[in-house]
Amino acid sequence: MADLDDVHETRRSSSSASRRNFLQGLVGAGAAISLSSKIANAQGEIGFWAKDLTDAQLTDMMRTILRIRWYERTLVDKMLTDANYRGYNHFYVGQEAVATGVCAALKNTGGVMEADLVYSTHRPSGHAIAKGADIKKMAAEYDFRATGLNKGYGGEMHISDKSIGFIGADGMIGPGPVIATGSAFAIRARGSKQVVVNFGGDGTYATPHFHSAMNNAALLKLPFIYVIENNLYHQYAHYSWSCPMKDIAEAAVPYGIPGVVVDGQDVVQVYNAAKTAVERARAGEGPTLIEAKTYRYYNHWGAPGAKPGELGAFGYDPLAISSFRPERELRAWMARDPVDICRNTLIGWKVIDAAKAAAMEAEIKQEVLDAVAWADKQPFCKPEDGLKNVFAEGSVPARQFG
Ligand SMILES: Cc1ncc(C[n+]2csc(CCOP(=O)(O)OP(=O)(O)O)c2C)c(N)n1
Repeated sequence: MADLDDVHETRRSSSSASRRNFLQGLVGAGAAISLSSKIANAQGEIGFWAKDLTDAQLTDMMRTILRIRWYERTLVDKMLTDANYRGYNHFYVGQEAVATGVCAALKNTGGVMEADLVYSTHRPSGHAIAKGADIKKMAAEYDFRATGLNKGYGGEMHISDKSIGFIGADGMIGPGPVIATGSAFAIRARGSKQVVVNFGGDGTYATPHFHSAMNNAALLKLPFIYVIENNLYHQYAHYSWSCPMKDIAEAAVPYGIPGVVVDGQDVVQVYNAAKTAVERARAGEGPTLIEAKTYRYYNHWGAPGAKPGELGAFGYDPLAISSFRPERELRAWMARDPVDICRNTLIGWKVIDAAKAAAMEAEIKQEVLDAVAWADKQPFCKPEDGLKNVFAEGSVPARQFG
């Protein structure tokens, strides 16, 4: 993929002259930063924690990746074929190893006072499933059903499940890391050993919230991990339009915290980096920025360009101003599929064999089909439900400050 690696420079140099001049200044700054960069390679400096996992834990990772993959593929097909489906999703397919590797390094039980906390994005399925959310209730929520994970109030972009520390999706690009950092501050003040993870896309780099969160987390040594899922595009724009560096992890350098680049297609690499960051955060040593290089197989939202039963969206997206990414780029990333990489690793480590892997996939596919069939039978919310859970019941004592 050497030719695709150069895309950052190519796209930058093909832009207008004034933009080129502006960016050339920034490129200079980026180069200076990289000279002093302490970015670690996940294969090298940070060890191989995954080798210490039991076969059951490794198999669980594989199951999670498959569950995310088939949950999403099933909903892609539903969106394409079922006119009654009301969800309109941002698909995470292609990025499954990131959520899975990170959440495998976290404590995912005990509610908000004990579990590690995850703050997610507008693309939340993978994070929710990896944290342990019930896919039946998720599917019902995505279709705004009354028995959904959030009683049909949230839909995809506002799902949450406090019982597993999944604080929730967030449709706004930017504020997430600030809220998550505040949460990490509260945890430190309370003295618990929890860790807070914020997932964000490459699109969050250029927001002030990203830098404010990094700065405060570093200054206060908060138990905070920022996972940037760099899937190369924010909506329809390549990240070279908003970030002067090729590795967003370099943004960690001025804040004096570790910045780690990982292959986001390889769950083992992601897990190793996350585990190191979690150990550091729990020990009170402060935050880490992890950049996972990854790719999404579908368009920004919905399923334009996709065909039922086929993996990936290759067609033209009418919502984009132009066909925003080359098909060969998508195909090159699909050749390094996170499901295949995980399966091959586990077979290579003799944790499973090919027959067991195939059986596992068939079982999970059925589990997802059953979950979505269950969701389809759930009742819709009634108009009068709209005012439930909005106002406090009974009387609330007045409070005065100061
Ligand atoms: C404050 C704000 N501005 C704009 C948007 C519209 N918007 C939704 S997703 C998105 C791009 C997000 O890109 P990235 O963070 O890289 O995540 P990805 O979609 O690639 O997973 C934008 C601009 C928004 N949701 N919130």
